[in-house]
Amino acid sequence: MRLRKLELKDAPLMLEWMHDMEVTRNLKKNFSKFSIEDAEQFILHCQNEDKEIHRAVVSDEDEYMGTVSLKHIDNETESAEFAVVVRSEAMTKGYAWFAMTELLDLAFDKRKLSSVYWCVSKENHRAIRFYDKHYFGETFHVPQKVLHRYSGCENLKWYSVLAGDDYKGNIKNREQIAGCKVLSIKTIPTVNAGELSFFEERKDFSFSIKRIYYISKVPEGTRRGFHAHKELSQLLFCPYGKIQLVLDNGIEKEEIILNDPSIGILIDRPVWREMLWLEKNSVLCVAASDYYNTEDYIRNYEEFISYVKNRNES
Ligand code: T46
Repeated sequence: MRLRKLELKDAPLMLEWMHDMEVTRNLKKNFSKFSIEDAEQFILHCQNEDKEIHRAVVSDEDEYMGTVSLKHIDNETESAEFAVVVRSEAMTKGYAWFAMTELLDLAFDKRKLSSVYWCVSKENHRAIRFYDKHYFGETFHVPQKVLHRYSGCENLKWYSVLAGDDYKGNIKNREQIAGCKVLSIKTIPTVNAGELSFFEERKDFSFSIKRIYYISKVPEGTRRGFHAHKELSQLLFCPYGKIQLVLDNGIEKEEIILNDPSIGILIDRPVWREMLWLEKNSVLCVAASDYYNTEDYIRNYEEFISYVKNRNES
């Protein structure tokens, strides 16, 4: 997936979400009357990026998945408002989050803004779940100038990101994810010749490696996993690409992005896992403590919850 400027060819798929109640239900603007000409006009207008920046988030095949925007860019207060909308087709596949982080990079690195704000209706449970999941907390310090644009609108939840905030949930700053250790894999750079990473059993972690497997050629937006292991210990790492890992130990559920060959996640307890491929050709490698054994898998979430409950009680 990637961001690019909007093009006229995106208009039909843009119109698709505009007429999709599932997508527009809680949006401030009413898009239902938009025509293909309106969508094309919008695309033509947003070529001037002085006050607004709009980008298409597209698949690797260049299919339009949604729009992400910085609106009301105010160079005086160095602030802007953020918005993202994706087609139903693109939901739960990581497009919105990818688009958001790329655009925030652009806001802070290229446009040198200091703050970005946005709000959602408190009725918009899907959006609130999305922002909660990515650790965006409600903000109560919104400039009057920004609030003013929403006078008359009630029941809003405001968010903000300030320059320097860790909006990507930078894995390097985290020691553990849902109780699983974030392992720093020793990595040796060679001038102009890349880097070499390595780990050694019983030195970097306590188990012996009986099996190594890797998962490749996964289309972007695909989810795998949906299981836990009873006894198996594993070190997961992504030497190439970008994969979101969601870990749930039955009490807390956390997610991280694996996109750094020098980071591994040590899963040495029953933890429910899901992996989402955010970039085509990403590779997930796993060093495991035991041979493949179907008996060790728990593939039913309710069963997993009662398994960890019984385990914690005994
Ligand atoms: C895990 C996550 C991170 C084998 O025959 N041998 C093996 O060593 C493995 C790992 C799998 N398989 C077979 C079993 C299935 O027929 O390969 C097929 C795909 O396995 P699965 O659907 O379990 O793949 P994922 O990506 O959901 O999960 C895998 C591992 O199975 C699991 O242990 O923690 O990666």
